[in-house]
Amino acid sequence: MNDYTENDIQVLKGLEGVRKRPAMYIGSTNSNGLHHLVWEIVTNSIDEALSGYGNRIIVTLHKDGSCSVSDEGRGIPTGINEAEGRSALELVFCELHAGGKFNDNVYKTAAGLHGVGASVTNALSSYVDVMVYRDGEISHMHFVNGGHIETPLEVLGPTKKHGTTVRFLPDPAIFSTTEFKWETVSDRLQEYAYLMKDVTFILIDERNGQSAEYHYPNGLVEYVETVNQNNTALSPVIYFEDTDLETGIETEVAMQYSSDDYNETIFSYVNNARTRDGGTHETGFKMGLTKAINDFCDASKMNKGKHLEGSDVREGLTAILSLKIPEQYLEFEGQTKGKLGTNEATMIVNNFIYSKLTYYLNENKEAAFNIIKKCIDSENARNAARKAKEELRSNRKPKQEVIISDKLTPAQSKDYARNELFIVEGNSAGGSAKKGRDRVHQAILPLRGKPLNTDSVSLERLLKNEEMSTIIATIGAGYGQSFDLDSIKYGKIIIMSDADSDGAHIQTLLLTFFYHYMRPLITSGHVYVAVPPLYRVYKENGKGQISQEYCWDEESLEAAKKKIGAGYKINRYKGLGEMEDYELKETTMDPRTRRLIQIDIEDPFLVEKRVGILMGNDSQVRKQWVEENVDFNKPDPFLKEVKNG
Ligand code: 0RA
Repeated sequence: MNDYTENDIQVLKGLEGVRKRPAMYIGSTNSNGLHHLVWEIVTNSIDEALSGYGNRIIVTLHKDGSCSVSDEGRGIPTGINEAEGRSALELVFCELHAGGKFNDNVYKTAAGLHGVGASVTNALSSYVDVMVYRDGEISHMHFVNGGHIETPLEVLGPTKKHGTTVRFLPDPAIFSTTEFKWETVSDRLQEYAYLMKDVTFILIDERNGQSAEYHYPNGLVEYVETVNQNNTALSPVIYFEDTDLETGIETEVAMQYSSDDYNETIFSYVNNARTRDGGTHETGFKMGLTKAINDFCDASKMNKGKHLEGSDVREGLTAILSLKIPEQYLEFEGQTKGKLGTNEATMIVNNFIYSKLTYYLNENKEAAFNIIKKCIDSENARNAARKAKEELRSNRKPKQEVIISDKLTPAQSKDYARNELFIVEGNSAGGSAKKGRDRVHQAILPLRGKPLNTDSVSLERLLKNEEMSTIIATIGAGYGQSFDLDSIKYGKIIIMSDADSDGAHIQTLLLTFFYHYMRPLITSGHVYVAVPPLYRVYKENGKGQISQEYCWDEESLEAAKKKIGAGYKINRYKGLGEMEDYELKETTMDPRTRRLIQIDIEDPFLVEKRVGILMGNDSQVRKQWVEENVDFNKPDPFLKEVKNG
């Protein structure tokens, strides 16, 4: 059909590379990778908006499984690029990294590790259809099968509009799932809307008629308000912004202290991408914050000349820090590039927060008084906890091993870092786990099936709940303000529940509990969810010999059927309780063969939203939400990568 020139062959080599190793460009070929295709296009539209062109971005999920992204920017240039002899539009979609060459926007939205542009989306799509509205003309191009030009650049007619619409259908040969998730797209667009107060994001789901519009004229202030909606705030949200004239670095922060929260929640962004591992801007923020509060304390003689530590001034603080850094100063570090390395950011943010907050505290005496009092309370609590710990150590009697609960089957080893605590749903599964465990390093704590399943459980009531106090005592490191990560008795806390809605509910309640009362346990990666298999495919072959395969998803089920061959039988596991102890051991507990998901709660409003729904009073809403949003075969938004070991 098409005559390919040498040029095309070269182009396809580039895109072929993407198809051969998609994970290098989009991280993975699961649901995460799939949604990367959307982010690649959306970030282009955002860059246009941030450069001052267009303030409305519409994402549509179509019935045929495709997604389109429309903006009201300048439109992708359609003129012929002299050096290449091809249109800029074609280059943007066929050349890796081509976008940057033509686009001189100052702040480039960092699409994270894999931000390589629209050509990656093209390479991994069955089709891409592009409409450009620019210079009074509608231009059109159509690509198929991973970037082959099916319709070369053509002009369809006149227009008064300007902007770009890109529609693409993910290639099912590449992805393990090609179904866009409302929740995933919606959460990300909402997050973008909080970060870009001038831009409206609209999501339309034509598959079910659902739609949403996100626009937050008060930006980060509304973000913090949402995150803190269930807390008792010590002041209205405090907001500052400034631009450093020398570098052009823009800094924005919204922050608020709560009296009933002992956690530190600082989220930072650079050019609208999360910096998960912090970096120089967070360091500068913490330095400036600590100094501003200490200097104010000294000046107002509120703390008898004593010095507050960083952790004292951050307890109960929720802060969102967002920087815009011009490309020439942009530097990321770490394996996943989630850490800002820009040296200039340290002093810029330090000076920024120090001077703005000092001014604020002097101008808002009531808020200042409440905040300082909270910080001093934290300091006192820290000192009291340290004293208690010292006294415990100086007590010469050998520490008596407390028998915590008759429900706990302890591990024999005292090698706490290596020990594992399985929190198991239900007594019958608890029994199998007890028999199947490695008695040296694995401890079993069965939970009664139902206690958490009552309607409207408040966290306060949860604390009084027997199961919860048993968990606190078993982990052995306290909770809340006095939680001490150094005292935990297990290197891994593993939640083992059924793959059904009760199991998901129990998981969420436990995670929510850990998130609020033992957050360091989660942030330092000690909490896991065990993933039991869904099927066993087996066959008896002659002399009582059995060949078998365990399967964790439909894909491996198909593979296993082929491998075991004709006459196979299938066990579908409905719950942990149905498994024999040796099965449970082999599939779910033995470090050599099991699957674990490490918990990594990253997104503050996702957590709050979930907590709101799952801890709320409306069991109907909760049930519906679980049914619509929890996919028992896949890691859910609370959970990150699958790891063995
Ligand atoms: C290259 C150069 C310019 C804009 C864009 C690309 C652009 C790309 C996308 C992708 C989706 N929407 C987009 N909008 C614009 C700059 C154009 C100029 O200087 O006029």
